[in-house]
Amino acid sequence: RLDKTLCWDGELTVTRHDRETGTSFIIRLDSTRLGPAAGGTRAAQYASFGEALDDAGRLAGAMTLKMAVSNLPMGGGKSVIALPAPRNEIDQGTWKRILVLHAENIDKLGGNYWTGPDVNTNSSDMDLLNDTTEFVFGRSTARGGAGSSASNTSLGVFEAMKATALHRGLGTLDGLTVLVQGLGAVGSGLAVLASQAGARLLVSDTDSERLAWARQAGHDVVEIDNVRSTPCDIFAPCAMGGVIDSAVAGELPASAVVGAANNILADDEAGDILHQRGVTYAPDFVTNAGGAFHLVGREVLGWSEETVGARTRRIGDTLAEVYSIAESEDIDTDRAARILARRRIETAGTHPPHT
Ligand code: NAI
Ligand code: PHE
Ligand code: K
Repeated sequence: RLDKTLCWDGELTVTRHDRETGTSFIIRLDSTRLGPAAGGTRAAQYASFGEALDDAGRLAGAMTLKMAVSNLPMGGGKSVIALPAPRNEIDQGTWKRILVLHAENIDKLGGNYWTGPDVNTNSSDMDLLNDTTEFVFGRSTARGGAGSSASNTSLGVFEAMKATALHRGLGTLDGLTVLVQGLGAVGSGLAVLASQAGARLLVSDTDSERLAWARQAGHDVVEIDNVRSTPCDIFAPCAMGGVIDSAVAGELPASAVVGAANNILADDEAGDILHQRGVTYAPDFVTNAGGAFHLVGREVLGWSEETVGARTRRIGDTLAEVYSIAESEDIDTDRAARILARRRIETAGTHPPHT
């Protein structure tokens, strides 16, 4: 596995291990062709170092595609902090040490990589990283950052859902059944928007407090193990990646898949199978770009909140373009979106190396 994941065609892999806390650090720069590599810091437990490297590589690749397809002047990268224990079992002192070491690594990359929040990291963590390095998006607004990107991500996924429902012949969201897997920062915001638009919500989460919130809001709860076999119009994965492999793709009882999670498809074949079955898959790196619009828009491009919102609402237009390529070429939508992203990467000039 390690051999395989090290034969990767990205630009750079940085690793470090901290014996004191048992933590491994990975930063992978997939591409700086369109600008400095950007992508969040994910903190999680992994079964092996190879698995963590692999995840960082696939997540970094998704960032390259996301920035390119969204016309943002950034490349793609990602950090993975492979934790020695679940995040909620790590004490504050240890967590601080972990973030300082990670910030040192980022700083050594001299601006070729900009981080931001991802799973298990938030704005306060970005503030802490920023004590050591300047190359951080998504600090708290009190510290001059753009704050959380989650609500804008929810908005983008909602726009993607409306556009996909229309494309798939389902009409408006009013009366449709939407299954949201993961009611975290993004999924809960999406549930609110979809419900306001008249959708019936089915929800799932591993956290009982989130489920209590959902029940109070009048949503129906689906057991974790039944999520991928429960019939719905639109399945919205908003927890982790890899939820749809070929086997799931062959049976998923939904008309469309539109969610926030990065790398929803576990393999290339899954996209093909969904396509053959007429299940419309909204490519994740197009759908979940609201976070990138928020962070890069506010902090690099000087956009107002209004501009960020307006640009995010156009995710539906980008998807319409993707669906049109998929139809005219008779290919699955993930491939079509990659074609659109690569067109931009190939026509752009090379970003000058950082000096
Ligand atoms: P979060 O950590 O706030 O929420 C994740 C939720 O999923 C939690 O409530 C957790 O309990 C739940 N969960 C975990 N495992 C589950 C399982 N097996 N079944 C059901 N629920 C489960 O994370 P956030 O920020 O909402 O992000 C969600 C996804 O969207 C992640 O994959 C992230 O990479 C992606 N994303 C987030 C962006 C952002 O701006 N926050 C931007 C683009 C993508
Ligand atoms: N982690 C989020 C994503 O996957 C938000 C993010 C975007 C973080 C851009 C850093 C840079 O899109
Ligand atoms: K987070």
